[in-house]
Amino acid sequence: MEIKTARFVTSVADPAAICDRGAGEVAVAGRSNVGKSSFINYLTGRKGLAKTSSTPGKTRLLNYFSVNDGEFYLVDLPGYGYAVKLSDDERRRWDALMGTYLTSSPQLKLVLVLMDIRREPSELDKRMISYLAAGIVPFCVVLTKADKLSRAAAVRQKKAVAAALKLGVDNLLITSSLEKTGKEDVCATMERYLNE
Ligand SMILES: Nc1nc2c(ncn2[C@@H]2O[C@H](COP(=O)(O)OP(=O)(O)OP(=O)(O)O)[C@@H](O)[C@H]2O)c(=O)[nH]1
Ligand SMILES: [Mg+2]
Repeated sequence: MEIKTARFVTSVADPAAICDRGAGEVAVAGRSNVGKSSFINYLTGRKGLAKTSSTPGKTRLLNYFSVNDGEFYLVDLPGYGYAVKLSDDERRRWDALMGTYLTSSPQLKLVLVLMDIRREPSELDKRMISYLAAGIVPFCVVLTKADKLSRAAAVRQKKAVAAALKLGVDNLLITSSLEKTGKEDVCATMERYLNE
């Protein structure tokens, strides 16, 4: 699969606005600051498409991007676990939005869970993986910022993260949005699940 064009379609804050948009969806999830928006920009080859920030917690909405004129959607999900403390009300809203998205999106084909390759999976990462593993939507772990490690260290770390999450190594991919590596494997995985 080749991503030729991508454009922003809509932001969703209200769970009631989650619906069938006429094509398959690949969601990009992960803790805040892991590089979700940068990853979407790398995949689509459009630098400013998804807003990136060095301030964690920038993306608090579901952002839908149409790829190849409606062939499928990439959905940038709000990050979890950011340092800024949420009020109970904000927390409830976040849970409702993410929970509804992950359980009730009729066209959701794959969830890419991004994790920083240098870090041990956090409790929230583990919770996300067990949540997805208990459901019916396929998921894959995408290790980000591989440019921060040597190739050998990256491969070692992939094995360690797979073990920590009790997943097979085939469920993890290695990427760097900075050095633009790993896109081919990600696209092949997306293609497989979008066509299923
Ligand atoms: N070295 C390196 N830095 C990266 C890479 N991808 C993202 N970053 C940096 O990580 C920070 C966060 O990137 P974002 O793409 O905004 O992260 P996000 O997951 O969308 O963050 P939220 O929207 O807050 O959840 C920025 O400072 C990026 O420049 C990468 O592949 N390598
Ligand atoms: Mg973001």
